[in-house]
This record gives sequence, C-alpha cells and structure tokens, in this order.
Amino acid sequence: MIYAMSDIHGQYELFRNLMEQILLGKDDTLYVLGDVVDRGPDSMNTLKYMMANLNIIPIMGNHELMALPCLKLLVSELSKDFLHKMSSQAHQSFAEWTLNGGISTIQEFLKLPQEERRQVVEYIESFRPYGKKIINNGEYWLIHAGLEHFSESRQLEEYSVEELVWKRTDFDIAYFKNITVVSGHIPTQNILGNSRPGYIFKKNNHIAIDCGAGGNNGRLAVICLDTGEEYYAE
Ligand SMILES: [Mn+2]
Repeated sequence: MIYAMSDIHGQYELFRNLMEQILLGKDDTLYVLGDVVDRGPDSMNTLKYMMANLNIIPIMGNHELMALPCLKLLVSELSKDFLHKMSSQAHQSFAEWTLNGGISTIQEFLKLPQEERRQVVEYIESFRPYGKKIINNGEYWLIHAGLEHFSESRQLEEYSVEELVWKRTDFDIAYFKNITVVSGHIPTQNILGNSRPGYIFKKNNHIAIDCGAGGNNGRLAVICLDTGEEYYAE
C-alpha cells in the first residue's frame, strides 16, 4: 500500500498515533510531503523516527528549504562571535525562517549531540523534490505545494524544487485529466468552498492532505492511495 501524509510540523504524538493506525508493513511506502519541522514541539523526534524507517520517503517542503542553510551553520559548536561572523545572507536566512516558526526547531536542534545534528542535516538534504507513482493504473504526483509555471506539457522532472514548495495549488482547475496531484502546504481549512474543512479534500484530480496539524483546531491526516481510506489524529 502507498500512503501519503503532509505538514507534520513537529507534531510527533499525532504522527506516532497515525503510524499506529496504519501499521506500515515492509512492503508499504509512506510519502511525507514536507514541512516535517517548525511550529510544533517535536520536530527532531519526528525526523529521527523517519530516518530510522526506510519505507518512509520524505519530500521537501518550504520549511525544510528555509531550515537547511541555517541548520548547516548550527552543526558545529557555536563560537561567541557567531552572530558577528555571520554573513548578511545568513542573517536573512535566519530572519525569514524564524518568522515562519523556526525557533522551536533551532532550540531542539541545538540540544542534539553534534553527530546527530550532522545526521539530521544530511537527512533533510536527502529529501526528494517530488514523488511519482502508478497506483491502480492511475498516475499520482506527490508534491509539497503546487506547480509553479504550470503547463500541461511540462514533465514533473522539469520543475525545480523551489517551483514545487511555495506555489499554492489552484484547486478550482484540474491540472490533468489522467494524473492526480497530491499536495500539502495549504490547510484544507483555508480552501474556499470546502464543505469539510480540516479533512482531506478532493476535487478536480487534486487531493489536498494538509489538515492543519500545525495550527489550532487542526489534525494530522494520512491517506491510503490504493484504497482512498483516510486516517486522522488530533
Ligand atoms: Mn508548506
């Protein structure tokens, strides 16, 4: 079975709850569509659990993309003049990331021994830009957010990671007749006209699976793409 989950945002308890519900077997695969880190209390344990399970395939989110250059600078022990020595570009990266919920991730990261920090950075660097899968004769594209500079003739491989992690999906148009696009990034609470806010949303060959675990009144969701079955933790 192929499962998809997204936007865990450090909600390790909800994540573990869902893992217990789906009981991922060794022939199963779980795609995690990015934004594992930030906002919530337990990003590092979530990443460590994922690292230890090779049938969990991580896909890059905008939060990982913001975190990476900063985490790399925080792997070594910090010197007293760390802030003074930082380039203005690095200052900017930290400013952007911390405005978007990076503080809790930084605090957790700095508590890890150096070797684990290095492993976490390497793991995030290994996140894929997208996933692609044929399930029950149907093609599925698995991405964090959307397809920037979309054109029907463009192959998934031709999109850069930046084009896949920031752009909001337009759920009012079907991108393809024969391809289902599975995405996170936009909590389904924020999709206009959604009659089931906070639950998995399907329309126009889109499946939106960010159910707002990172915010108030949200939940974490996982969908089995083979059966369409939905699982929730809140
Ligand atoms: Mn996102």
